[in-house]
Amino acid sequence: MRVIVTGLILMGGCGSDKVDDKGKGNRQIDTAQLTDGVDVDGDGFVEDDCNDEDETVFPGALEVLGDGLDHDCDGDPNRTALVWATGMTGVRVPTVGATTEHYVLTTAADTYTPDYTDVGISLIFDLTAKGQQQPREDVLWTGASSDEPLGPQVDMPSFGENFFGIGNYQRPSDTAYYTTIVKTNWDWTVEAFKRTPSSEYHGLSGPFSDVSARLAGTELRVASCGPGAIHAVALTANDLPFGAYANVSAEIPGEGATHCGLQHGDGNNSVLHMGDGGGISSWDIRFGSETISAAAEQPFANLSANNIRIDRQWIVIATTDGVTLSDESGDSEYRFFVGQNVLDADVSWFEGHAVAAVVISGDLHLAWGPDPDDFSEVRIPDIAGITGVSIYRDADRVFVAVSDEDTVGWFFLAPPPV
Ligand SMILES: [Ca+2]
Ligand SMILES: [Ca+2]
Ligand SMILES: [Ca+2]
Ligand SMILES: [Ca+2]
Repeated sequence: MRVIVTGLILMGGCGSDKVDDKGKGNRQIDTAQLTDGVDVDGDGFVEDDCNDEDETVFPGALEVLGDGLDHDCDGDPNRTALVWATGMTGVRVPTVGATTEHYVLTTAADTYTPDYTDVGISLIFDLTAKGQQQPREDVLWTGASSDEPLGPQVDMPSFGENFFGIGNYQRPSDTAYYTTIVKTNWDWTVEAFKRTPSSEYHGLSGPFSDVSARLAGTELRVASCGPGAIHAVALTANDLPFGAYANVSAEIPGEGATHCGLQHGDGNNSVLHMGDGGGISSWDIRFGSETISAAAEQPFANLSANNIRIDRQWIVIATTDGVTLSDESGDSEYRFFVGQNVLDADVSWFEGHAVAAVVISGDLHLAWGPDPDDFSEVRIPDIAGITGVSIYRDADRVFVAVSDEDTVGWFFLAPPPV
């Protein structure tokens, strides 16, 4: 087992050669408002300020969607600078979230320049920084190598100032498949590392194609899925890496699964929704008794999944016929972008307001509002070729990460207007 901890590769200036600078020639500087070098609105910008009577408008300001006002002076009211990470190839669809003091973007890549292959990567941003920002550092979590490649998707639950990097690894030589859990501590070094070889327990066959992780109280629950197989692990989070855990596996003959999402349940129970374009099946996982069985209710059996995500209490399913958003209790269900083939979608709720990011034909759409049946929406200009998206919203801003076929990019927005 190899644990690589760098955590200190500063990323300053990263992505500068791929910064989306379209439209920078279109700044509309209202020279009538410029008074011989005086910063009228006091926002710190004079000559580059495209509205010197509005302190919320300046280069690098957080853009507000849908208000017709170009807050960051890039020439478009709904566009802001998308920064691409450099040095990555073959990234996984990103996931974003936050700890108490930082935003975190987690992905994994086939290579990460110059030294790493099949590596999980978490980029760390300051929660309190103003405007757009670069990551302050990265945290690498691995254990993989070119002989043990990382699976196609990763996940990242967080609590306090810790987060977990969750991935699957495959060892083709002896058909061993691993679910790997990395816990970072407060200073962004990898504190614990656990690799659970499914073959030692139930001899599952076939690689895992997705992983989904949830924190349930003090327990971290993780489920990996793939064609014909579910592997689930529950660990007491504070006791990682070698605290008590339950390890549950099941072979599912005839079931295909490209994607899975783990739902909270009562007590020791969780529900795993797994599927692909052929439909979604739901499974009860009982960690207490270490059993997996088909769930009594199959709420998404008729949906074709392009991706399945869980945001807090919501299940977000990107389908060939729009996005389905379901409360985990089953009481509420919404559909939006109906009729569109949605490649990926993510939703983040904050104080009764949702903001959704949706990928359709490589374009990025954002939608928001208190009611998913009546979302406001815009297509973000000049972003194309997107394969995946993740979104996180808090009181101060919206954090969006995207992937294309090579790398990941990100931008920050102001909270959408209420
Ligand atoms: Ca100004
Ligand atoms: Ca201004
Ligand atoms: Ca705007
Ligand atoms: Ca703009």
